[in-house]
Amino acid sequence: MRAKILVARATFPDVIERLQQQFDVESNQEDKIFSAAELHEKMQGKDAVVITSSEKLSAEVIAANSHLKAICNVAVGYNNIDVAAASSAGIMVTNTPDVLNETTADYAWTLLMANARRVSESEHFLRAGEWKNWRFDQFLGADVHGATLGILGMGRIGQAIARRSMGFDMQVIYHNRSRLTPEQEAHANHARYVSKEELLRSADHLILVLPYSAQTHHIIGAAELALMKPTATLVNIARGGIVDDAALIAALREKRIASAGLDVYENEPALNPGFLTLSNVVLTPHIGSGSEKTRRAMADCASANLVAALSGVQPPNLINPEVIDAN
Ligand code: 8YV
Repeated sequence: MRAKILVARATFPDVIERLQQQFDVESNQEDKIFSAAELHEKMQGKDAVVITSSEKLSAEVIAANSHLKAICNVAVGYNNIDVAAASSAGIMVTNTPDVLNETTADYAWTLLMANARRVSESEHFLRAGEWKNWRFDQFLGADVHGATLGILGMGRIGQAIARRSMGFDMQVIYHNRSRLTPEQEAHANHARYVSKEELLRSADHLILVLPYSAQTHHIIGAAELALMKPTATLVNIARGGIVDDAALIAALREKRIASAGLDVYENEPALNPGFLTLSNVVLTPHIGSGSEKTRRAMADCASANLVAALSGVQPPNLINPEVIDAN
């Protein structure tokens, strides 16, 4: 009998067509995020579900769907899934690491540069027809070259970001749960491990690349922002919730830091309206991994995990191998 799967967010049609050759596929064709109740209803009778970080699978929903064999996330981050609950229910959980490292690192730099050189702010000014004269002091920004780049969270994406700084003659400092090996540090533009406090105090440009968890919730709040230089810029391409958005808005409004480039938010897609009143921010809708090539690679990676899980083979990106060990 063919396995039944739910693809909870629309993806490339040819990816769906390929899945349909092997499985009975129900796929979300609407431009909407399923609520927990809708997901629960649609997962009835399904063997596996493919989701993105927008779909939340709580312990409660997972416990009520213990018939699932696999939950395949099309994202590297998986804080949207209660993995412990999935493991207790014997459900495999997979993600899509590595394929997005370079594209996401590119995007961190996109936001850093746009932020430092006030690209959004000056474009709005131009589009509003306010550009009457070239002025010497118009939209003066911060230099990127020669500056100190701080990275909080030095996993694979953090290291890819650091490598790119070589061309800008930057000094790289980082803080991470664990220190990199000397070889990794050398490869990451000779990144220097520092305390979180020193990172905050010394970075001219600070990029956040941490996963979201109870431990990283609001890891950047009012106290941390207060340590940063008033000229510093902040970039978050990781997860909303690692930054206290209200505290960040206050710091930006009072110019306690210079600017922020944000791709993720605490309650996305809802935005704290305070952000929209600020000119010293660059705001984008969670598109860090959004190149054509990488989103395809992510869809293919999730498909490969799904096919393996439903064929009784260990998926290449299994997050909870204890599920297999238990059998
Ligand atoms: C995803 C991401 O595209 O991989 C992640 O963790 O944040 C993005 O690359 C997005 O979360 C949709 O799942």
